[in-house]
Amino acid sequence: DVNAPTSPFPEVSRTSSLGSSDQDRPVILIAEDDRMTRAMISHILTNDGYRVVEAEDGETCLAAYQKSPPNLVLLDAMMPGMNGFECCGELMKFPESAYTPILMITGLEDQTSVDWAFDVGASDYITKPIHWPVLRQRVRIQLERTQLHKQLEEANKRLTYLASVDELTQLPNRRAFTEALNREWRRMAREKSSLALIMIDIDYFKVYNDTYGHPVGDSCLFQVARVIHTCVRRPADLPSRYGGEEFAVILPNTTLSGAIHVAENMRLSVQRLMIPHKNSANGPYVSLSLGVASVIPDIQEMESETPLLLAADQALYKAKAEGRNRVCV
Ligand code: GH3
Ligand code: MG
Ligand code: MG
Ligand code: MG
Ligand code: MG
Repeated sequence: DVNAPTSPFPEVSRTSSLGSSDQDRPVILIAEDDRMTRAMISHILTNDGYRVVEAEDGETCLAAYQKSPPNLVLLDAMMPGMNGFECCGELMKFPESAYTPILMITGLEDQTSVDWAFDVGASDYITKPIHWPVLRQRVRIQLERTQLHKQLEEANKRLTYLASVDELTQLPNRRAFTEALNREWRRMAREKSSLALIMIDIDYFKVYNDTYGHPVGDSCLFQVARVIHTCVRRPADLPSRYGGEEFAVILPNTTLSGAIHVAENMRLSVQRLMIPHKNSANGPYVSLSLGVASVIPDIQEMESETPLLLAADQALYKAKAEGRNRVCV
């Protein structure tokens, strides 16, 4: 009796942590040439609430895996044709294998076989004759580990996103900008290519907030951000929200005149939005001031990207001083 009460492990209840609907149930692919053993494993795991797919050899196992990747594979080592070790190596080539543990089952207990199994990617190893309570626990533990692994990766992705994206505008934030500027500066130094930077500031935005209120101010920032985003076209270009009502755009492999062209396009595009700004000194619409700078980075001459940032900032200051709603270098 596979559910003998002498089991040293607590009973795995049918409904334990598994979902009730068919879709939620983990799928286990069993590759085992011995029909009786296969039927036995299948029976026990089905009883535990898993969905089971059976394969009688390595080739069938690969085909079933490709057709619909399971949540776990139980793999017999000794099978005619492709053996379990070879099959395991092949399964590990599929991208899904990162989230699909493989449990090897074998009568071979020698060091070489054990090492071989783990070398080709098995997550765990069970010897024959199968100790059924051990098999069930090992299956459960592997599935739980994988689930946890997935959850951690998703949480990690989410955190990375939250740390690098500005919530209001959905543009990369200042942290992402600083990282990208440093990275691109070094890349352009290697390529001996021009790196351009545009600093952007909305004109009389404090007055805008005072006139229309903060929520309308937020909506204006969002619209301006979208225009800035639309005006950059190359995949390596990086628009970002630098701070409050300031934006910065990194343009790798771009000359000064190229960047001026992009900046002027942004200025005109915001003009065309015709966002009312009745109390602006150069109204009646929301406008941008932009500062542009570029450099072919040379690590011997210039230690960091800071001078480029200062140059773009000075150009922006100049645009403000010369009357705003303009692009300066
Ligand atoms: P200038 O033409 O010289 O740039 O004048 P300005 O008023 O735009 O510049 P200043 O730096 O004095 O004011 C920036 C304003 O931007 C102040 C602040 O209330 C507003 N601001 C910054 N961040 C946000 C935000 O997230 N939402 C809103 N609604 N306003 C913001
Ligand atoms: Mg066999
Ligand atoms: Mg400002
Ligand atoms: Mg300011
Ligand atoms: Mg401003």
